[in-house]
Amino acid sequence: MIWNEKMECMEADQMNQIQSARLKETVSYIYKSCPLYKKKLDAQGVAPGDIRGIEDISRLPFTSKDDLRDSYPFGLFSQPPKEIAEIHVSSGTTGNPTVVGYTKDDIRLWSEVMARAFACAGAMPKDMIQIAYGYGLFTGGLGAHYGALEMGLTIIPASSGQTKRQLKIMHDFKPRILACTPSYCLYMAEEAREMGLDPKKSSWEIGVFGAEPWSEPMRKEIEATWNILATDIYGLSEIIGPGVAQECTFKKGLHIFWDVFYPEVINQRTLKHAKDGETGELVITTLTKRGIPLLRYRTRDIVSISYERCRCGRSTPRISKIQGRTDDMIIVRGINVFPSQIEHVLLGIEGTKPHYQLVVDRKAGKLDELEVLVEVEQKIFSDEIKQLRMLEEKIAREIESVLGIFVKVKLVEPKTIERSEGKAKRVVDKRAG
Ligand code: DLL
Repeated sequence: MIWNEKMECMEADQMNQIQSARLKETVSYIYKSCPLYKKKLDAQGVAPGDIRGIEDISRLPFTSKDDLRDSYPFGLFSQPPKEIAEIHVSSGTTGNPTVVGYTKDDIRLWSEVMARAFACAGAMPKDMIQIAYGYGLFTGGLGAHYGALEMGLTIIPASSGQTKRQLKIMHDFKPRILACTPSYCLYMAEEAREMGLDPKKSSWEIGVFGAEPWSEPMRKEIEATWNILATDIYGLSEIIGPGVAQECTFKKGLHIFWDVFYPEVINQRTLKHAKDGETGELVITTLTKRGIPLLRYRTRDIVSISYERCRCGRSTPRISKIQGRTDDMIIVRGINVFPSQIEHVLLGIEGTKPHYQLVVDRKAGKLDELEVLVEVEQKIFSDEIKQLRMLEEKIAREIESVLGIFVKVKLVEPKTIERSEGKAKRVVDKRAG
């Protein structure tokens, strides 16, 4: 399949009926199959029969990342592990990661929404795609892979990294589509020039970029550098991975596939719906998932939403580019990082204090760098320099084993990190966009 014209262009009132039927079905399914959700619904005083349609969605309880973490690994699953076809994992705030599972039908759904996303970006069957999102526990690589397969693209499953090889493949095979994080795309330009390749002459015509925040200026830079149409793709592991929303070639917001992922935008203080066009936290309910269906999942991503029909013909609502997060999660080289994960590591190491700061930077044409400043006891500075370096390396190693990415650690004297009267400023993000 290429796209789902019926679902993507349907009039809102007709869509409403489909969503209503699917929501009712999902609530009764979840009530029967997931004891934790049954408890949540009971606590809210809602029985499945109380939900008459999508207009009753506000009666349902919210779900948070903590709910997933607290029920680690499979507590929120609606199917036993033996019915699960595939498992993915993304980082959690501290301790346990977030685990998600797909039944075979969920994988079919994922394939479909990702095929829709590629079609939305302008891909055509038989186009060649280079998938440079990481394959593995991260949902980027495999999600894109399933969608490309479904759509009938010719796939180069390059995964991320090995940049010179990526570029040689691009140069020799001439794929039309590139799927990777926007920062990796820019980084590849620098390497291309070093190899004597002119990025402007690349074979890539369409980019499907996401998994991390990026701005309009960054889009312009990518488009000018590579002579490519740079489109935005959004998703999160908890809902399905990539394929929740995607920009069309008009690039005026990301079409959210609302026949399967029902969006709400809420004011995060009052928890009431924000007005159309107002920014707030994106909340998503899965309408057809089976492995781990979620009710009113609080994504923590800040967006606004528009219900106006797009010039491309799709009637699906469009979310703005992600404008920030309601928590302190940052994304470094595509990896979700919570300051609390680092705090956790520091608390376990003797001599360090819980005063720290993460400094993220991206030098032109380079990948993100994360430096962790850590205050240590004064006496450590009277030790030999070798001892200091050893402590830095030890902290770096432990952080790397938790986050999976290299960080630079710099020990600093007590009281050098600025204190704040309110929320501690844990993150200094120097990236331009
Ligand atoms: O990043 C899924 C994905 C893979 C999306 C490939 C797009 C492309 P997680 O690792 O669970 O899943 O991280 C989800 O990443 O809540 C956002 O904060 C952020 N994010 C994802 N896409 C975008 C985007 C994948 N286009 C978290 N713009 C989400 C800004 C994004 N932030």
